[in-house]
This record gives sequence, structure tokens and C-alpha cells, in this order.
Amino acid sequence: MRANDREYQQLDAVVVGAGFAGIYALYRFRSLGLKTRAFEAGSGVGGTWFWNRYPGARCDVESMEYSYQFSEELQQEWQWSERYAPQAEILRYLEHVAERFDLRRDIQLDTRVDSAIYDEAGTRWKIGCSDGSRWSARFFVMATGCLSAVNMPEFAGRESFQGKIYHTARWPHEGVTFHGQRVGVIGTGSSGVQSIPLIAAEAEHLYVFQRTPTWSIPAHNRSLDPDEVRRIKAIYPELRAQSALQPFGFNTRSAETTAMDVDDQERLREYETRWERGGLGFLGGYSDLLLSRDANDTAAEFVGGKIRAIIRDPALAAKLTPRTAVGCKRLCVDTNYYDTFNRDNVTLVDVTAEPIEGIAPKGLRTGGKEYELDAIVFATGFDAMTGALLGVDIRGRDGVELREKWAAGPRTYLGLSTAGFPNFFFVTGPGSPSVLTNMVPSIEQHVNWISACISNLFESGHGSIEPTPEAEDAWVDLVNEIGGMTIYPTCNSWYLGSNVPGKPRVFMPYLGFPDYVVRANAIAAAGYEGFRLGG
Ligand code: NA7
Repeated sequence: MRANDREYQQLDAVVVGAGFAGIYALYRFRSLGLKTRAFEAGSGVGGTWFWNRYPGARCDVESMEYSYQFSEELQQEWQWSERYAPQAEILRYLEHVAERFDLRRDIQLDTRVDSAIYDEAGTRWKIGCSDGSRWSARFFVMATGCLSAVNMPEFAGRESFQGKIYHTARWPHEGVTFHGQRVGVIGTGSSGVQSIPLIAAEAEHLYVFQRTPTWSIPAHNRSLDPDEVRRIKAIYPELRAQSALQPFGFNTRSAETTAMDVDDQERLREYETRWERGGLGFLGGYSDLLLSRDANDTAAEFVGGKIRAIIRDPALAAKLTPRTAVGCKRLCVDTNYYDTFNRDNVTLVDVTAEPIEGIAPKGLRTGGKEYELDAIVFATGFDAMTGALLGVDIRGRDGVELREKWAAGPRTYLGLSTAGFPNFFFVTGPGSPSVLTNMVPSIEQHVNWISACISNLFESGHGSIEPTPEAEDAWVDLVNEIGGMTIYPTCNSWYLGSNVPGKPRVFMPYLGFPDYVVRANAIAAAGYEGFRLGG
């Protein structure tokens, strides 16, 4: 040990975050015998499910699938109450997992990792935390989630506002009441779509400031039927294996037929069936919905018709109907979203043509008009996929900063490693399927892959692993090539980073979970092809 190493406490692995990814990484690394510690900024475990407590927050993947499968006992024991689990229940589940597998003793809460600097001489990561503690670890793993760094637009005059300001992703733990208040919600992505109907039911008046209208499919949420749960649990592993073969890694009942292969009547029947079933599976209707604008237009026409049927005022219906392709921005799943705009106490304010000018002491200004408000809810989303990774000062070989390396967009190999940063992994990073899948099996797949990679290092007697720049370039090209074959680049979305001013416009996720898994396994089986193993 060198003299200045004494101030560093020694670990084998540091994990940042204690959400789904961090909890599972800690569990797996412990089983490998690695001395591991997870650091979590929140005062509890849960990650995004700890912070996002806004009214109506729930997952858009069904609860029987949005859960771990690494422990058969766990998946048999845990009882979900609804088709789509509410935030509080998912949080309870994660707290339970942390307890059940005795993980809490290695999770340090209320602690932010500020920096991670690679020390080449010692092949160690030197990690600095917000509590002043210093750690030295061989492996550094960011399990910080894709949707955790908050996007808070800088509207002039925000500090002058005399009412309350909230962000959906930083919701007060004690809850909020809007009774008798004039409330403004900015944003109509999933967080807006889920919270708007509940806020409208409580507030005296709700103003929804919409920049881009959103496509949403009804959730048809309901209590889970015990017989249905019994049937699923009887064959849980088989169902999980089947889901892993679906394009998004969960059961979207994805068809192989294309939309243009069938006549109008059949297509309408299929869309109607999927609308009635509800949820994200709507996009599984035809195999080309995300690949061809013509195919997608048929879905847009169908959902547009539903919006017109729900909204009584045709002019309002037109304002609420997107012009983007369905699913280009993340598709929303709702309970009474469109219908909420029929209420007398709800006003849609279109800020497309006239962007929000600023916040005044008594309200919000747009289009030369001031809307008087008692509370403003920012449902403005996240600096997705890279925000949390770049929020930490991470420096690899030769002191190169990750922020500098990724200035023109993220560069990764497999979406879990980056050249010049040995023994550094991230879970569901840019360039992995991540947000285009059911996150939980994606997280398990990544953490299993990283764990096998670390075991392999031990067995082969190598000290470090990092991708070669060539393999990384080829991977980035592949992600772009696949993205370019889809409808995703045809609109602005957080998949492209275009929701955050100044962020490079790059399509970040890898479309196709099964194909990704095949490639990741083949790379490992070929002796970690594209990686450089250090001595
Ligand atoms: P999203 O989906 O990024 O939605 C954010 C919304 O806020 C969206 O409607 C934005 O409009 C709007 N927004 C953002 N900045 C502004 C400004 N400056 N002015 C007006 N409106 C603005 O975030 P969510 O939290 O709803 O959902 C994120 C994911 O979490 C979701 O997809 C699920 O996967 C879970 P825009 O569309 O950019 O014009």
C-alpha cells in the first residue's frame, strides 16, 4: 500500500445507486465474494421508485413482469396487487428485497458519489463521496438508472414565484394536496399523463401547459385476479424465457406480420383488440410499426380516432392529437388522460407556438398572457440515459474525463463499458436496450454479464478489462445504424437527448433485446472479443 492510499478505505467493488440495478449488483457481487459497497444519494433504497412519488405514479410494464427473476422463491412469495403496480408498492418490493437478502448492511444511504478517478499505477478506482469518505476499489459500477437526473428547465423568474413549485421526480414524501388551488402542470410525457387526471380531480382549476401532444393507450388497470397469478406462477420461468425472446424483453404479444400485409378491416380489428387489452403491447400489433412511417400512420389514424371520440370539443381534440409517429416519443399508458380535458376545471394551454416566457410572482407567462397559479408542477422529465453518469466526475486512463470523451454523445461498447476506463461498468447504459425494454430483466442480464466477466478476469489471472476503441466505434456505428432504420429519429425525444437544451442529438438505446443478448453472449464466449485484458 502506498502512503497516500491510507486515507482510502479498501473495497473490491463500488456500486453507485440502490435502485433495481444497484440492489441486484450488490447481491451478485457479494455472491462472487467481492467486498462491495453501494452508495445511494436518497435516504432509502428504491432509486427512481424512491423519488417519483407524484400522484398516479406507476410502472407501464405489468407488475408480474416488472420484477426480479433471479430468485424463484422471491418471485413465488411476492404478491402484486394490481396489473400495473403503483409506485408505493414497487418501493415496498425493493425494500423487501434489500431486507430479504440482507443487503442493507452494505448500502450507505444519503451519500452521493462525487468523483471516481482511475489510478493506473494501482489499477484501482479512487472514489470520493459527499460525506468526505474516500474509497479505493478495483471495480467501479454505475447503477444510476436511465431516468434519474432531473430535467428542470430554467424559466426566468422562477425564484420570484409566491406559490409552490414541484417536480414530479422530486415529489415531497409527505404528499401534496391541491384542494382549492389553481395548479399548472408543465409537460405531457408519462409523468404528466399519469398525474394530470388525479390533480384535475383535486384542484380548483388545472392548466396543462403542453409543448407536444402525446400518444397514450389506456392502461385498463385492475386488481390482479388470484387465479391468473396462480397460473403465471406455476410456469413463471417458462414465461420469463418467452418474454426474453420478444423484441422489448417483455410480453408485448409481438406479431411478425407487417401492417401493410393485412387489409384495413383486419388492421382495425387488431388495433381495437389491443386498445381494449390496453398498455404498451399496442406497439406489438405489427412488426413494422416502429420501422415504417406508412405502417405507423395506420396506428396514428386509429389512436387519433379514439382521441376525437373521447374529446367533446373537436378543436381541443385536434390540439391533443400528436403529429409525431406513435411510439417515437415513449408511448404513454394512462387512466382517463384524454377524458380529463372534458372537465370544466381543466384548460389546455398550447405552448408549442408560444413557448413559456417565464414565471412571475403570481403565475406563469406564455403567449403574452399570465396564468395565475397557486402551484406549478414541472412534469418535465429527465436528462435521460447519460445525465446521471455525467453527473459524477469520472476520469479514466491519463485523466481523461468521461464528460469530455462523451461531449459529442455517449460512446460505449455493449452499452456497459467505454474505452479508456478499465474495470468501469455501467448498467443499462447508452448503447444498450435499456429503456426500450422491461428494465428489470435488462438489469439482471447486464449484471449477470458483468459478474461473469469479473469471474473470468479472476480465473484468467488478468487485472483489468476495457473495450478497444475499434470495438467501441463499431458498436456505436451499429447502434446508429439500427436507430436509423427506425422511426425514432423523426421526432424530438429523450431517447435522442433532444429534450435537454444543448445536449447532442444522438439516438442512445439499442433496439432489440433478444439480438442484444445473443451478441453480448457471443462476445463473452469468444473470450471477451473487442475487449483488452490487462495484466
Ligand atoms: P418526458 O417524457 O421527457 O416528458 C416531459 C414533458 O415535459 C414533455 O411533454 C416535454 O415536452 C415537456 N417539457 C420539457 N421541457 C419543457 C419546456 N421547457 N417547456 C415546455 N414543456 C417542456 O418525462 P416524463 O417524466 O413524463 O417521463 C419520462 C419517462 O419516465 C417516461 O417516458 C417513462 O419511461 C418513465 P416535449 O415533448 O419535449 O416537447
